[in-house]
Amino acid sequence: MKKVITYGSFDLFHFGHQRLLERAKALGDYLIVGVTSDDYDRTRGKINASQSIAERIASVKATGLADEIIIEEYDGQKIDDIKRYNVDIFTVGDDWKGQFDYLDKYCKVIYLERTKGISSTEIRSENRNTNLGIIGDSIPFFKRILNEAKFVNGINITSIYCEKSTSLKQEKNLELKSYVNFEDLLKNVDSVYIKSSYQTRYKYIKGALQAKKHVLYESPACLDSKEFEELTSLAKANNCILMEAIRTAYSTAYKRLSLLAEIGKIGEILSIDTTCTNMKRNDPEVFASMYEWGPNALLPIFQILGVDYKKREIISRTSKEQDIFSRINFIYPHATASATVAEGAKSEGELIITGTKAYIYVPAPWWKTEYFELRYEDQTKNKRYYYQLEGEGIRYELVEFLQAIKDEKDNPRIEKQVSAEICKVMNAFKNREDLVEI
Ligand code: C2G
Repeated sequence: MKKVITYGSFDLFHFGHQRLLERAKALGDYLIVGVTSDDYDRTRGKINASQSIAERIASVKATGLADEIIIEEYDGQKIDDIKRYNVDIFTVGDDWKGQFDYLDKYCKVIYLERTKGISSTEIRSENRNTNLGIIGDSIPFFKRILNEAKFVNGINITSIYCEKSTSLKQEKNLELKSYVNFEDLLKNVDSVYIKSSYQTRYKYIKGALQAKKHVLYESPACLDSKEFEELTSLAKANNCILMEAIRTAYSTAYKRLSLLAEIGKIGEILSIDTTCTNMKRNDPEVFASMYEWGPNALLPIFQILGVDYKKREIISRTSKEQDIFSRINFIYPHATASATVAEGAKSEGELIITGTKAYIYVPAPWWKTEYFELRYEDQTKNKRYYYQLEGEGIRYELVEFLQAIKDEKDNPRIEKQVSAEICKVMNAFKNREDLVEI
């Protein structure tokens, strides 16, 4: 019996895949199809898949061509599989020509002609796309988003609006239409990414929602939870997506450590300590540690311990309107938490989740989460986890924003009650509630 093996994502199954499998089957008597896992696709840079592995396996199964279906999970697995299943022929489309010649030590390698005129990327871009406008306050931010959007099928960035339009004039080669007023930009897009200054964010988010545009916004949306309620009601009334862009929430590593905490892997959680600092700025006029870092530092606390704390205390070193350093302490019924944020001071940017059996340690910069450890008293039991995070996570949040627009369903990564509580804490700081000056 001649055994053939082939591999793929098979996302949004189409006749190019069908023809590949038919010709692969015809090469032998028994066809094994390896379908890539979601994690494996992400590590190899395929972040746009619309379907889960279960759906993609079902598509391959429905063809009736596969005698066996396996899951591809890691680089090099093809060698293991060819040996394990005594494969005679490895085949794949000739878009991969030359990439798998190393397998000819183990079996015959055949590249089949790729079917022209169809691809999952094109299908995705047809049924999941948006004209995205960016509202920002700095050129570097525009450039970062533009670079990251290149990895996302279906995003078409055409327009920008810069509050300080003067800075825009310095940048001629952004190849984007820059608008001098926000309303004109809104006429030319169907979604916006808002990273204006925290003082004006609420105004732009509200304006975009009133114009029935989908909104991805840098957190906090506003400095008042009542205003936030108003924005969520407006988004609902206008069937718009309102999604928070705290990049950490879209990293695989952060999602996995949150699940480990939730399933009790470290026992009962007694405290969560987060620290976010950077010394980018050197002008006390513009320090805004709480508004710049607060949402990120508060995210794991509110997502893991919830928002029903009994007491909150804010300790700050302020300078005029802003804070160069702040610490927010929380007392929950059976736990405590502390978030330290600073733009005018330096500390170790780590996340530590303390449990009765073990603790989760995320090294600095914890907010670009790609590596964490489960640490036990008996260090031989320690576990290490690594999930690569490309481009600090912006591309993943753009993919999820697009998917939310297509599915007409808010993205569940950051619960609305978490976002509302973040705004509440920002408001408490602004009004100097429960605040101790140091
Ligand atoms: N294919 C094709 N014609 C197309 C599109 C895809 O022949 N128009 C082939 C690809 O060459 C591949 C298979 O269909 O052999 C699955 O395509 P994808 O789902 O895009 O998978 P890919 O990411 O190319 O995975 O390690 C090998 C990879 O796993 C192949």
